[in-house]
Amino acid sequence: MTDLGAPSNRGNRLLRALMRLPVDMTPVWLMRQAGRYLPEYRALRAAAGSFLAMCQTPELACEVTLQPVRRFPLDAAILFSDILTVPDAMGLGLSFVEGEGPRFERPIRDPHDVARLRAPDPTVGLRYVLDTVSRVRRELAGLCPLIGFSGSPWTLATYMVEGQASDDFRRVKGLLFSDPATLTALLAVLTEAVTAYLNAQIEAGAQAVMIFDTWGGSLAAHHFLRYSRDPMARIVDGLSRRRDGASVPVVVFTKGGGCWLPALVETGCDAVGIDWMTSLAAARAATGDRVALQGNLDPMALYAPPERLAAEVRAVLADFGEGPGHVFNLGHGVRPDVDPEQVGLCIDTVHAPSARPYP
Ligand code: 1CP
Repeated sequence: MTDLGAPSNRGNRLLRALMRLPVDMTPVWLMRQAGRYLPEYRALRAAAGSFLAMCQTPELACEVTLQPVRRFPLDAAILFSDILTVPDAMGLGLSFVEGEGPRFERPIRDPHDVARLRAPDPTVGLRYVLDTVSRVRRELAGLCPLIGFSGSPWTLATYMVEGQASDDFRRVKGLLFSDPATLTALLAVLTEAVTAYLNAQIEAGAQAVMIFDTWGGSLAAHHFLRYSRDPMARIVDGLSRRRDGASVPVVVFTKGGGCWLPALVETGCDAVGIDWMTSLAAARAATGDRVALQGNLDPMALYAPPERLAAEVRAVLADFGEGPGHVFNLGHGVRPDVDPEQVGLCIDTVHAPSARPYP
């Protein structure tokens, strides 16, 4: 395949690795690489007034997307937005309560609420996200690729039914056990919404897309397949995987999904995100090198003494071993109180000549 360019720069390393092509060094980006740990983010957030205002103003969302890419030699930018903009566009009324996280004013409470839901036209209700995507692409000017994203239907459903973050998923699992037809209907409309949303991001310029299935790991194995994996497989099947002659790779990340990796490969994705509880060597064996792997440093390692952090980064690289198909990342997001110096050290250690996967 020649459409991904020479194997040697920040502009195409990530896309090549996601397609399991050789690269000059392991590409690295970090989940939540834009955010509160960066002083420049905090300054802009204070000026914008709220997180949602920042997401909904393309100029600000673009600036925040670019901040970590300017500061560090990261191999990708990820769109600055949130997974919950989709249910917001479906009329649930999203807000963020300071220190408490997301809230929906009109959560899903009964089958009638589900029957009324429609997949939003992303070019209308999520126009501000698409405008951010095209703006970021323009400003990046090929420096590195832009990753678009969405939540998985199951993960979005957890917030829509609970109305907020949850630690036991009592309501949404209550629905699963008592009225599976209504849950299935909810997941179907979300599958349609996410497919259209990701295709619109690709159309606007996203060069890879990632599905965040943050709460798939809360499900029993057979429920995971039916209520989380299957809807994600339908999404992957409905995505435009090529644009302007280039492949648009799809990454699926189920946090806590380490024991279901072969099932995740069956979604048809190009890459699977791996959390820190699963070793990359075991993940490689389980997926039979059919997909690229993205991960998986324990996010807490960013609090370790610098030498120890560097050793942990090298251990992740060694765990993957030789050959193409590794994108370095954390096993989950950067925390708000991490020292930016530590993030820089992590990235530099991945890129160090001694860490190169090819002699
Ligand atoms: O400034 C602030 O206080 C807002 C904090 C914040 C940020 C920076 C939220 C609220 N969302 C985001 C950005 C965000 N969210 C990105 C940006 C791109 C990046 O740099 O990675 C992405 C990809 C997300 C996706 C997201 N939102 C997920 C999936 C990924 C994950 O972290 O597991 C989830 C579960 C959410 C919901 C959400 N939004 C915000 C919070 C605090 C939460 C979690 C709520 C909970 O604890 O359940």
